[in-house]
Amino acid sequence: MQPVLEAIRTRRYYFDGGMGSMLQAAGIPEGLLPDLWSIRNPEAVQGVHRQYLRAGCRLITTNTFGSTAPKLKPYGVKPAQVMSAAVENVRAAMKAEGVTDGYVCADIGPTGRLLKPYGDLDFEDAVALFAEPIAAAQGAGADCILIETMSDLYEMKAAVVAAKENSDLPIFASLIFDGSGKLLTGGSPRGAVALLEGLGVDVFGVNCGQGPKEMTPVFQALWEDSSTPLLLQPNAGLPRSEGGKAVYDVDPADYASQMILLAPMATVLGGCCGTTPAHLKALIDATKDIPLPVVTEKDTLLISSYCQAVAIDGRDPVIIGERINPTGKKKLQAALRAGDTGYVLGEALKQEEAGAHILDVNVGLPDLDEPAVLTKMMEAVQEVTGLPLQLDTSDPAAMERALRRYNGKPLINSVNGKKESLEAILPLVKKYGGGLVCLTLDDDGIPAAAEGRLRIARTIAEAAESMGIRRRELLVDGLTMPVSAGPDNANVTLETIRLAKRELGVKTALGVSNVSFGLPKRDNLNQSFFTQALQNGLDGAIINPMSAPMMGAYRSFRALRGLDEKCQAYMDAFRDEPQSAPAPVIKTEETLRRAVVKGLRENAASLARTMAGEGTDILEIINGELVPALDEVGRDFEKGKLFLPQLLMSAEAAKDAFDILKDYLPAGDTQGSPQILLATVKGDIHDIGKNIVKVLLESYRFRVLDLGKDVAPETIADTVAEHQIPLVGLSALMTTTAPYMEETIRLLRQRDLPCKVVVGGAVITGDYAARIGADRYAPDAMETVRYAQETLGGEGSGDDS
Ligand code: B12
Repeated sequence: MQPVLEAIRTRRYYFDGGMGSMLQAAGIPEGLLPDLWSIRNPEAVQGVHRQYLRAGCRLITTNTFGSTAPKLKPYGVKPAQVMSAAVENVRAAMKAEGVTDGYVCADIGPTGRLLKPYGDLDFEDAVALFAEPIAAAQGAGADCILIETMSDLYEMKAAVVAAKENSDLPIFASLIFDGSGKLLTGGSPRGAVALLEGLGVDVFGVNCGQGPKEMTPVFQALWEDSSTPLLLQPNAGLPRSEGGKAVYDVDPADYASQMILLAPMATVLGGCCGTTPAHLKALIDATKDIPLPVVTEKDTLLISSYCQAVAIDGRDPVIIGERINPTGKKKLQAALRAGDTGYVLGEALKQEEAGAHILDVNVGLPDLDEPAVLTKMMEAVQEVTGLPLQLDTSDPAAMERALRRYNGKPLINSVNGKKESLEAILPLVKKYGGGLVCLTLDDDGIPAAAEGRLRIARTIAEAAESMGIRRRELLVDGLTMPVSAGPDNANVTLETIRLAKRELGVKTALGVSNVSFGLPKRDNLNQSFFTQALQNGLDGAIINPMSAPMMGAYRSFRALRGLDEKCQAYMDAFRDEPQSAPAPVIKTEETLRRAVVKGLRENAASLARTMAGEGTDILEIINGELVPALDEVGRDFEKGKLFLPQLLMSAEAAKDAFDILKDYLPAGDTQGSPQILLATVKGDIHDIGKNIVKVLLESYRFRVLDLGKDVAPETIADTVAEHQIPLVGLSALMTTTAPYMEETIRLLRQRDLPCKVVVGGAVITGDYAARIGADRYAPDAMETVRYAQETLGGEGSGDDS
């Protein structure tokens, strides 16, 4: 039989549709992991496969969506067992139906956990979790791997790496986007193309979450950027909840007619939640004669972080911030030696604010463990900025370690024409993906003339292409030599840029400021050389974005070249500047508020310590810095300007600051029976506000019993009864969890527990509090203390001083 990747280019092939709902219809017990039936009730699973085969589907997914070790553990089975049985089930179903042109697609779903630093799952552990079912799929004779319903690009990367390392099967990969066109962790369609093409995934696309109509903008965006065949598996419309169950409204005929519009862009079609064999049958009838799309090779180099993508298109140049490189920088050297991430993060954020698009990260110091330090700093920088990074090291071991764990598709700086460099670096690019900076030097050094440098660039480009690395991924660096050392140095570099673009069709990169080495007033030369390099076709400028002359040259170039529509970017950058000469360096003030907004944990803690140490009122710090910072982050989150990872980093920074501030409040009294119970209600994990309330109450010497977050109404009522607690404080921060506050109060009243209830949290208002029968609404922590004083009398009764 033809390999699956060849087959899908010859005619339309279809994935199947929903599995879970079909098994429910077949009587699977509520709450049981559907994968279990691959072993326990193979006939039922085969029955579903057979229905889809009869509908005309030929890419049949194994019933293994949840088959990673932790999810299977409670049932005492291993991923390999389930996968082998599931592959067998598909084969058996094909045999029973007499199908000889079908393919077994080994289904790999998400772990259900967030990866570090936002969650608790380490990248390598994620790779290991995926490795198990993937290796089993290969062993059992599956035809391809389908990694699907991934809402985070980092987890997707872990799964793809696992697939590449544990099988040689073709990889299909599919993501779930939300209504705003983003992934849960903020990734965009363009970021997805960058990552998945970098990793060499064979077919990718979108599934789940939405119906065909709602998916259109995301799918269109993938189509515009991708050079890879796409797959599309929407739900039968947007799910809606009815009696706690998801219901899908789009019937087979509507589903098919919506898919007709997308079929010209999709090589492979199929269904997801809510779709049935009837949907697939209608889909196949409606689209089987629509010609397959012709996928074109795009020329743009895309690089990315977990949430942003940068396009290097050969026309509009980008800025690569060079400040995180210890060469000649004493402060940074000291910071790297001391493991002081705070300083490095400060440099990262300053460059971002100054307008960099990509940040170079280089930690090369002779006495440093470069593989460990590069990875550590890269991860720290990725925690606070969404800018894509350029990993900059001459140590292949350091490159590999950082590249593997990088969240996105980075720039790789660098490879050169030496055999050992090509042999060490190109396989890494092939495996993990990355835009590759190619230095035009080899064993004989740096050629004096541009033609010599071009020759090396060609050698690298051909070696890369022979390994399947596209030419568009390469940025040739013509190498800047000081003009003080030779009158032709600048000319040769500019000529190399021109030749490389014209002769090889590659992109170009350059560290610009070396040109002025050894001469006074370096800014003059740098700025002028930079402009000339841009004119000659420089795509990636490695410069100091905090240098006003350099950014002035860059912004002017874009405006003059017609790259800056209506000169908007130029005006935005300079509108507020005095019309005389601009200040040479852009400065940002370090405030606690900014540190929390940016998620700078160390800075937040140390600024909190400084402010408290200087005698600033603690409540003023909380209400004037921490709360407004979190409000700002919350607003940006709501607007879709930032995403869960950033929200988490800000929350962590606020917590770190608060841990410091806590110590400056008078110590509480924890002896004796509790007077006040605090809890964040069921379903809600926001506890920063509640913790502040707790510490403040304790500093007023009330004895607090804190039940934590996500606390069930029954637990609260039981505890109140057991300890005869007179005052209960409830917190809720989401509209979806506020009803549990009401339920808790109802239960307390029902059980005739003689306690008062005070409520608070961002979504609670005085009106709402009154309506649900709370005794008091407290907009902030201090108000809670006042209410406690009113109801319990004076300071906490533990106060005997
Ligand atoms: C930090 C934060 C997080 C952190 C929480 C970390 C933690 N350990 O608490 C993380 C990143 C984990 C998080 C997750 C989520 N979050 Co959130 N998060 C926030 C954010 C930015 C700040 C909350 C905060 O800590 N504020 C600072 C504290 C000091 O204020 P506070 O809690 O209001 O507390 C004060 C008063 O209200 C009062 N008070 C508070 N509790 C109590 C209790 C009592 C008894 C009393 C008397 C007084 C009182 O006193 C406090 C001190 O003055 C808000 C936005 C915002 N501005 O509120 C969103 C926000 C609450 N989150 C939101 C959402 C949607 C989510 C997620 C669903 C995101 C997602 N897609 O996964 C998840 C939900 C997870 C869950 N099941 O709970 C939405 C809720 C929307 C809504 N209306 O329902 C918000 C409003 C953001 C937004 N604008 O969209 N989030």
